[in-house]
Amino acid sequence: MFDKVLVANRGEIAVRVIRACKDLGIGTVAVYSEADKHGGHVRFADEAYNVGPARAADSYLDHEAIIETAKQAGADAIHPGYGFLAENAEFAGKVESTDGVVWVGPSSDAMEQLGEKTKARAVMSDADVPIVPGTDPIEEPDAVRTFAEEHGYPIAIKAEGGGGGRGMKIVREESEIEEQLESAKREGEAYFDNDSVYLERYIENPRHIEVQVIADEHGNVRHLGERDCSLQRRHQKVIEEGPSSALSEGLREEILEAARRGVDAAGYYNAGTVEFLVEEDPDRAPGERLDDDTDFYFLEVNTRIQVEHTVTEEITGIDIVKWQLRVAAGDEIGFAQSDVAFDGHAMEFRINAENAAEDFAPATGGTLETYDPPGGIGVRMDDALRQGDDLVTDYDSMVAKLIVHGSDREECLARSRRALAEYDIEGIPTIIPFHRLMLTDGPFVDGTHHTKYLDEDLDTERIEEAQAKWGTDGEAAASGGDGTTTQELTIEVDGKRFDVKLENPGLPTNGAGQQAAGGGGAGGGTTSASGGSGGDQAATLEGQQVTAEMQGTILEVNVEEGDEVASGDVICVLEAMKMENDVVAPSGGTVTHVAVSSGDSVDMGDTLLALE
Ligand code: MV4
Repeated sequence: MFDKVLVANRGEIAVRVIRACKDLGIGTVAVYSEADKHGGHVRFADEAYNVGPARAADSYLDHEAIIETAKQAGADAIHPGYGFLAENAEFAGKVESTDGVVWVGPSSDAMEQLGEKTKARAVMSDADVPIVPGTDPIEEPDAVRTFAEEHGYPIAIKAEGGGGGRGMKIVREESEIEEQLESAKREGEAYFDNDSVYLERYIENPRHIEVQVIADEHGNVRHLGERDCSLQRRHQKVIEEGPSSALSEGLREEILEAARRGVDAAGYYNAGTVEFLVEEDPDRAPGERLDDDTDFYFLEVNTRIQVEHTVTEEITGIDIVKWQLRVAAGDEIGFAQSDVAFDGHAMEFRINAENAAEDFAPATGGTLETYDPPGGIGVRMDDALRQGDDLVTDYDSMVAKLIVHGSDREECLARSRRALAEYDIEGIPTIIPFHRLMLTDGPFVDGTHHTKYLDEDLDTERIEEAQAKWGTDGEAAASGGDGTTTQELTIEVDGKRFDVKLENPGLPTNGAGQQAAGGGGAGGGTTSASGGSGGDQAATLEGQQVTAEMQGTILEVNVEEGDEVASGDVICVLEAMKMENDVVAPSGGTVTHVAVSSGDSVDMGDTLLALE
């Protein structure tokens, strides 16, 4: 096994990989950019190195910087996580040819072969994995016409180097051929440096099913079941789950076995995901499953660990990242296919720092004023956050993943509702309110949603309402912008506890939400005592006297007669409604009289002390 692994990534996935290393007793090296100097992942690693400026191309994507850092740190392997360099065959090749450093992933040859879509289709087809009827690379509009004569419309024109929704154009009638062909070529060139395109029959409203596989260099290939990623927004997955509730047992087995066969034929090793489109039955009723002879088609292979691998870990109990490291070190997979048992149901909720009510606009900054993640049975949090952190906006908007497990889909849904109700993030917007909405949404709860459900069917007004109902989580809760301030208080009425929000028009507070109750009534010529840093105003100066601004109990008195105090000094502490309030000197002076001592009960307006 390796001694030390460099994790060429950031955020939650870097933490995920570091944790797997720790579980295996392996040392860990983090890399970070200028933007991530205080990055959450840095805290978890044994050592950390700055690899360059905020711009990813100059840091996390800098081949030489990463490889040099691995050598400098004495790391004997590089794990790329997902995104950044994870599917870059050229980089994998460079690592392979670096002495003493191992690439934790498939061979660069396999990455290259499966990265080219028509090659991947050929490999799968040779292994008897069904592929969407389609072509080799084409050049001319006439090739599209010929294809249409045999297969009809709609037709997908796809970029050879494409994936994840980029470089795909749909042709619905002959008149669109020229335009869409040119557009697909342009996108392929722009995104993937490759203007080669090919055709496929376009499947309307499919389900997106993907199969997790893990393989070693000794010819062992196992599938770890499927995930259903049909809930997407503009090709971005938002909730993933497993197993799929749409597949019959026979159909499921067929898809899983096809994935295993295809990966085996490709001579692939390490973790990978085989994506399929499954033809949905538009009349399928809730609870009904697609039958055994439903058509399904290979789409592409993702040659990396994926964001949603956690779903599979929860239902199989297998630590996929640990197995990535083991097989990269040359170990043989220690379990048979028949040892892989599936337990219950899991869902992953991507916690993106986005405002769902504003077309999922990514947050442009902010500080995590509150970060209070959920817990309890069935709940797993993968994140790299801590309360007080500033949001880093230089990379993607996903800040955490909530993964929930239950013995069946029902229990998983109930626990998910509970966990998302517990989850409290303030200071930045997140899509938590959107997730809460989805857990009450008919088609999602029934499992009849498809890949275009969010883009075409879900009413955006419902998203806006959900966001409003839960408050604008993330926006500064203390200030309404119009001078109105909101205080959160806990009170007891007849011994029963209530959390209340108190709105004070126009009253300045210190922003900590702990201003003393009753403060809103201050006025009539009295001077408000000014809170020092973190000090709360609980007394008012009337003449030379400092008075209690609310009823409560004196917890401590910090001054005696004759003491000199400066403006802002904490004179005493007044407990009211279970909160401690610092009473601060409204101005500098000498204490001429102390009227209270620790333990005294005081009423609003009572004199606490006098100053001269
Ligand atoms: C398709 C398709 C329908 N027919 N190919 C989108 C992302 C890229 N990985 C492939 N994609 C699709 N390819 C054919 N022949 C529909 C999609 C597609 C999709 C696929 C998976 C998950 C979500 C999707 C959303 C829209 C379109």
